Amino acid sequence: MKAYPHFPKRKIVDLNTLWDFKFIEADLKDIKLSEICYEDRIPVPSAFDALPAYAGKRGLGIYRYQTEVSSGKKSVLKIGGAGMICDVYVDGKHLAHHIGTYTPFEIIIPKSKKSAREIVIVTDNRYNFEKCPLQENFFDFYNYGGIIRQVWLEELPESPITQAYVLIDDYEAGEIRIRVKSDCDLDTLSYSIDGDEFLPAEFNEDGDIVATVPDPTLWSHEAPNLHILTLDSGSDAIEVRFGLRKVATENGQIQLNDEPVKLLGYCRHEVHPSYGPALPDMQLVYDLQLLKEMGCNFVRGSHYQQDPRFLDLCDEQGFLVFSESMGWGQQERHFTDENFIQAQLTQTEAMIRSDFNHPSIIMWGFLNEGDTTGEFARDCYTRLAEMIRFLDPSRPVTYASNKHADDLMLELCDIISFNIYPGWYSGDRESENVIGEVLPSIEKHLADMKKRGLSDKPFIISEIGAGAIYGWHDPLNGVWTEEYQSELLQLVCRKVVSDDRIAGVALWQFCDGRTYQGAGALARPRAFNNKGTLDEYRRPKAAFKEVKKIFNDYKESK
Ligand code: ADA
Repeated sequence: MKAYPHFPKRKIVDLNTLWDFKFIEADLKDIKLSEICYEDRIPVPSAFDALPAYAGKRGLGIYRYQTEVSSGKKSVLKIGGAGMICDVYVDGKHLAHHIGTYTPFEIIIPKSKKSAREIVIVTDNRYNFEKCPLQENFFDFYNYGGIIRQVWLEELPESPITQAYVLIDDYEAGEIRIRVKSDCDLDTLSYSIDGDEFLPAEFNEDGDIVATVPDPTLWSHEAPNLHILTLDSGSDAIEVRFGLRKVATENGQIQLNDEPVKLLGYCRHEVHPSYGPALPDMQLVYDLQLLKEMGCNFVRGSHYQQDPRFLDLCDEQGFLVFSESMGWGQQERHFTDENFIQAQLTQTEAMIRSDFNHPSIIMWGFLNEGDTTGEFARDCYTRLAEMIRFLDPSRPVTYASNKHADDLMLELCDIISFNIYPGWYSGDRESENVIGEVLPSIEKHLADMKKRGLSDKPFIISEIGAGAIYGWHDPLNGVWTEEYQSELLQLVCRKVVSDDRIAGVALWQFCDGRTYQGAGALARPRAFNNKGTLDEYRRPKAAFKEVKKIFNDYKESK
């Protein structure tokens, strides 16, 4: 499955196959790439450290592939995600350095007289805050390494079209603007929508093409109609997919196409014990089928940009997505570090630029559970929120806060997103009725937001949950049993569907996932975060059928 955008006129060299591979613990500066003896072959995409031979190892995962491209043509190498730190060499020449496992990047490969090209991609999965401030070992999810998403080469014409963004002016009338990123002569551009005849591009004063969708059917979670735009310059063409829809926030509600929508769904890590984050197409479909079965319309891509294939499927199947760039529990020392802030800005910008056209994405987020209790966070949060609004004024901005009423930055958000764990991380160590905290806690957060004058902003619970060990039952129905988790999630779901002040919920979490391997796992049996409604192999726990019932009953009542 190849995600959008497509480039129908280009010769594409698919590199998703077996590559030569070598794992070493040395530093990149201490090795000679030309002398590496590749003893293994592993697939791309792969998280090398999810494979049995390299499980849990940290060091350099070096991938090599010899390919053929037409001589005398430049090409672009597209890498969907590789990390945590990644260096790309072509014919022995260093062409790119990238940080952050989950953001896509592209490298122009200059033309050459020869057609055989050797690509070496060095991934480093060791934590190094100086080099890669985006990923740290205190995150409550396992940071894998390798080339985790798809890779391919496209041969380029002399003046390629790089990207086309569809901006929606009137979603009902189908009036759009097309913002083109291209080296080509703009006068050569023509466009076609949904296979209709090609029309010459007409530009407005901002340099955008003004167009009307011939048969404008709307996109929504209930009817996910999509349109395809093809832009052609003669020597190159790009095909992007988009949906006509409008997202707004008003009077505490999230509105889709001017109708209020209640978001019901899950936070989802892109992970599986056998593949790490390098999920095959089938797993993406598998996950979405389970979410559909549970009556969900909402996915929070926690805590990083999701695979573009997954987002394409969300577009097709009508899921609403909270897309967030990578962050987890950062503190003052991060928010006062310009290197960290720059890395956040860069990865967040990359997320928006690559995922802009997905109608499924209805809000942008960043910095999950950062420490927002001090003024030290303001600069970083403001710069991120302002940059997102500058790049995309059409979607609400949010971040998941666990600081709640003590959070000083909430006014920067269009949607208030709270991660709360009543009935789990209880302040009262002696109570035997922690589940009794759930409803009062939700009420308190709503009251706090009202007092603060923020109740006109939609309020969503961006995380809530309880751990349950798959298969663990006990007559006391205590914590870690499937029954306790099920009871807690039922309370939450019933509250969310029946209370208009709550615009939605992303339950924590869709499935169990690997986490800390050290002492951090003392509160994480099996070294997994066990708050999944499904376990890591997607086997349903007791909560599955209960959540399914509540969400589906709600859906049918509408
Ligand atoms: C946080 C965090 C999640 C997870 C969760 C938990 O809210 O955002 O990634 O760690 O807590 O299970 O405690």
